[in-house]
Amino acid sequence: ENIERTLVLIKPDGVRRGLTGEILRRIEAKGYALAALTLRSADDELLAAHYAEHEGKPFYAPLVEFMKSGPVVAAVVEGHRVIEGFRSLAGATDPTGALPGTIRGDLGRDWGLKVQQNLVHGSDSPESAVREIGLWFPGS
Ligand code: DAT
Ligand code: MG
Repeated sequence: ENIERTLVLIKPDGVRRGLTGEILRRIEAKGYALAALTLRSADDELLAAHYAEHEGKPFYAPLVEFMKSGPVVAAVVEGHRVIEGFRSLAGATDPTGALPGTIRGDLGRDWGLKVQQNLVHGSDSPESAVREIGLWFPGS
């Protein structure tokens, strides 16, 4: 009945600001389940694969540098239509435009910062979810 898995990342800004618990709380409060959870530092190889679709874009290099600036929480989150549902919880990419009630809308900052510092990543399709879960949780 449409139980999916998605890859969620709490980016270095979220971990640094102590928002890991708050973000996981929102995921669990929605009724989604944590199927895997880890804290790790990402290297160039992992990030190049993860963000392959953005290679060549002007924000690619700063995005990768930012993602290496501290540890990241990676989670496999499971639930009914969770791929779409987590992106809805996360809100729009730009924290300024993200609606209140969303993770990025309530907690995201962009004053003096960059759009890339938007707290979370969520897979955008079933194909992306399978690919990204394989990258962050090899052997899962
Ligand atoms: P999302 O994370 O909402 O799926 P995306 O896949 O289009 O967004 O982009 C990946 C990340 O790259 C995003 O979380 C933040 C950064 N980014 C996207 N567009 C950007 C832009 N115009 N300027 C700076 N960073 C950007
Ligand atoms: Mg994306």
